[in-house]
Amino acid sequence: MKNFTSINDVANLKQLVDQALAIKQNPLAHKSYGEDKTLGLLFFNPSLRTRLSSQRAATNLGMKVMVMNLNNDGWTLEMEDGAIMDKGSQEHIKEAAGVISQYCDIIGIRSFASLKNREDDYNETLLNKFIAHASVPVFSLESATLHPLQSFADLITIEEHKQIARPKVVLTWAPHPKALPQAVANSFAEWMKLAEVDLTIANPVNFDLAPEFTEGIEILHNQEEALKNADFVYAKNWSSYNNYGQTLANLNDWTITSARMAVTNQAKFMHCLPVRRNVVVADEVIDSAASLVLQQANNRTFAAQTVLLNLLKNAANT
Ligand code: SN0
Repeated sequence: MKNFTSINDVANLKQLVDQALAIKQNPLAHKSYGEDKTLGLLFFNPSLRTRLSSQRAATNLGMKVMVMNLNNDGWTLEMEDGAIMDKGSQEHIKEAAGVISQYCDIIGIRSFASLKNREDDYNETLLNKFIAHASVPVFSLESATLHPLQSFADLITIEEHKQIARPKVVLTWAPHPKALPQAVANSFAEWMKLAEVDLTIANPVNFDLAPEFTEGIEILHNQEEALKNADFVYAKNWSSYNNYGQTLANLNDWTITSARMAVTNQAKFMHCLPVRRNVVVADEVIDSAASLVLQQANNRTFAAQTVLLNLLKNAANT
């Protein structure tokens, strides 16, 4: 594993999940492996789980960690090659990536979608330019279109809680007051496609995800129908891909309630967090024994630790 920005960086998914489960059993098994190595975590957006679980993962491997909120504390970055920088941007991504590579052995980056320019977001302009100008491994802490560490933790959680070999997993859109990225949902679709599950996606008309991530997956526009016999219900809001970045806040009949969960096969409830209670999901569901949200968040540490270990191993061998 040279970088980690999507499932395409995973050579063998089953092996990766098994490695994470073994690390979870004994998180300090490699406690000196990252000694004398420094992890840099760069945030252009807020974070709770990603930031703390990545720090915990790194310290479990003996690494030192530097964290920077680039949006507040750094210079405004220029992305364009050949730009005449006489306006707002103060530092080119070329220098920024080159400099940070000299201070850190691995770099993690969080940069959400702008939700303004679909082409820029779906080209992953910032992440790709950063990788192009960095000289050390880079991993995603959620990019414009994907959140692979979240999906990895979600898959670990499903593997731990499934009752049958091939459970039915439903990814369902849920209401939200704000326009949110498609990253968590795109990534979940991409990972579930390669996992031992049957995935169905439920979303309102005009909220279909990008075809490049959902090809071959059943998409239903009726949530109740989709949820029938589900073993896992994964709720997430995303803004429209077609009417890019637009949202609908008032589809309250898409909130996950006990009545909705009643049509499932006593499904477990999942969400990446942070979650808007009683908008995305009713208290009665998230507070019930069916909810796996804390287990998912716990697995973020082991997903990050597995990725960091593989990046360190690859760097040591090259
Ligand atoms: C982010 C998203 O991609 O949907 C991060 C999820 C891991 N979520 C939010 O930005 C939620 C913000 C809000 O206003 O509830």
